[in-house]
Amino acid sequence: MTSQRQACEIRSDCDVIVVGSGFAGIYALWQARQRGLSLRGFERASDVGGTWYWNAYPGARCDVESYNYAYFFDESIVRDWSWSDACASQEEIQRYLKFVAERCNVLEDIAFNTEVLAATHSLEDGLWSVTTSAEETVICRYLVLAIGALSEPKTPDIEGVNSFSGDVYFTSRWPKDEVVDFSGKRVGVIGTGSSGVQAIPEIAKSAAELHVFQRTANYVTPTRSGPMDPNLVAQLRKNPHAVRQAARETYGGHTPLDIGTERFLELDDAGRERALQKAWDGKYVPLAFRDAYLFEANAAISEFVRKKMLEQVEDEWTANQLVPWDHPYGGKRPCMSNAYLQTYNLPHVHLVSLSETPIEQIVAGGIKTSKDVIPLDVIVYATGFDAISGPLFAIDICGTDGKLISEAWADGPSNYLGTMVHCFPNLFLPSSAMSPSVLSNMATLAEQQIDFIFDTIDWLENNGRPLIQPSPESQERWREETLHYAKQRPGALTTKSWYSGANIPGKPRVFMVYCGGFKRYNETCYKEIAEGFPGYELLKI
Ligand code: N01
Repeated sequence: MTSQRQACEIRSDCDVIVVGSGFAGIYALWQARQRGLSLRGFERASDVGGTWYWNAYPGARCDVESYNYAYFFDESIVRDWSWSDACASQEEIQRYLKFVAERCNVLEDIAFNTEVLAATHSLEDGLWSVTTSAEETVICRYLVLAIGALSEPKTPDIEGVNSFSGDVYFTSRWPKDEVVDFSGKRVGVIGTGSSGVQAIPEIAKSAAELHVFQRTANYVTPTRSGPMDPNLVAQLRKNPHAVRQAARETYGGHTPLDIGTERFLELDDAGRERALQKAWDGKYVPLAFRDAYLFEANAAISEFVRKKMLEQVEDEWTANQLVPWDHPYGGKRPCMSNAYLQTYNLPHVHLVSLSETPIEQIVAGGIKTSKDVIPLDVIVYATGFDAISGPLFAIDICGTDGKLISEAWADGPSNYLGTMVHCFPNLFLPSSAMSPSVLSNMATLAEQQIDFIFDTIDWLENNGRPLIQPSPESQERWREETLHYAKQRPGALTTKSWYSGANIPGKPRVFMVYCGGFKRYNETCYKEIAEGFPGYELLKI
């Protein structure tokens, strides 16, 4: 750490450093400006977008509706931006984020192509010292790491990954300066999470042969992609602040449009089937019932989706392999696509079920399973991320006790309200562990967390308190509360998923998402401010 600091040539100061320029980063820069704080922004990519910059694979699209997955803090942004699709493509979302960054005048504050490598806090001066790949050290009072939950790609844990002689692509690092052409090629896709499910139908359109290597099947339901409803747009534009407030009052931070009106427990079998079919047709099957959160209701939803999936695939063996029999709906992040399952009805698309014939190694000419070598020209890794804690561990973040955050979290994440960590004062972590994060609408969450973070900073400035960190007791209480709600979520503690780090060999198995709901989360945050931060320690310099 020290040597990195000494090696740097330039030093400058500002109040706030914001790292990352996705939904949270752009809004954080705007908030800092609005509150009269001096700021610097750093972004390792060449443009804004965060997740939506990097994941430019064919078919990349948000499966949360665009009217939901957007900022609501500024009326003119809501009024002046028109989505072309009810579920926007990656390209459109990145364009939207650029539009917002320009509108908010924050582009000039961001150093692009600049990675933050390390950050060290000193209690002597109460400052963060941030080192970048441009060999610059910047000193600030508040550090906001808006680096996303899904920004650190998982390194493929397969023998021989470097042996392949053909072309290799990662969905999480899709090339920006190359049009990838699969025409006439034999392509292998490894991974069938949300990215694989979106990319596979697109790749199948031009590939000569497509082999999909599936380790675990996922639930796949229809998406709402299609034209925007003009009445809905008009309704949202009428009062964006009310829309934003209403979303914060819900469980998931979504504009509450579609949800079953009937309760699972009050219906007979025929009524349940009717409600499920109605929700399937309306593309809101996870919310088919008012009480869809119940384990019994979840079991009915899981069974119904499995039945619908089986109906769409012609070959019986393939259909059975594609259906997730091992976990309940929502145990892993469910996928949405109107084309994925039907893709397996094409004669040149083949499923390789790794539960039957596991990959033994990648070889120069293709992928060797326990059965045979499948010859390939291209391999696409849709193998996911070291989620939530991975992006933080990629930076050497050193706290007041001399420990790196990766050491402090060696047994799993520990924080309070998902945003601050004991021994890391004035470090703010939007979309990190133990917040509603990936189980909520990330756009609503970005606004809520950045508001909370800057309202906290305002409070510190107005009360002459230079440093804040959560107390160990609050962190323990928050860990217990997170676990308490995880136990109530079907499949949360029993399914192997990236929500709990199970996709990364050796990562501690801790369910990393707060499932108490957005409303409760928001209220708990603002109760802290209202009561003068009883769950925190206010330190002196
Ligand atoms: O990653 P994943 P993703 N051998 O981790 C498999 C968001 N997102 O990029 O399940 C063989 O879900 C792995 O298998 P298994 C969304 O939150 C949103 O697809 O671990 N297979 C799995 O099938 C999503 O959840 C949108 O057994 C291996 C796949 O690779 C999150 O991003 C769109 C393997 C990884 O799936 C991550 O999605 C896209 C190995 N060694 C993504 N290692 C929206 O629409 C891994 N796998 C908003």
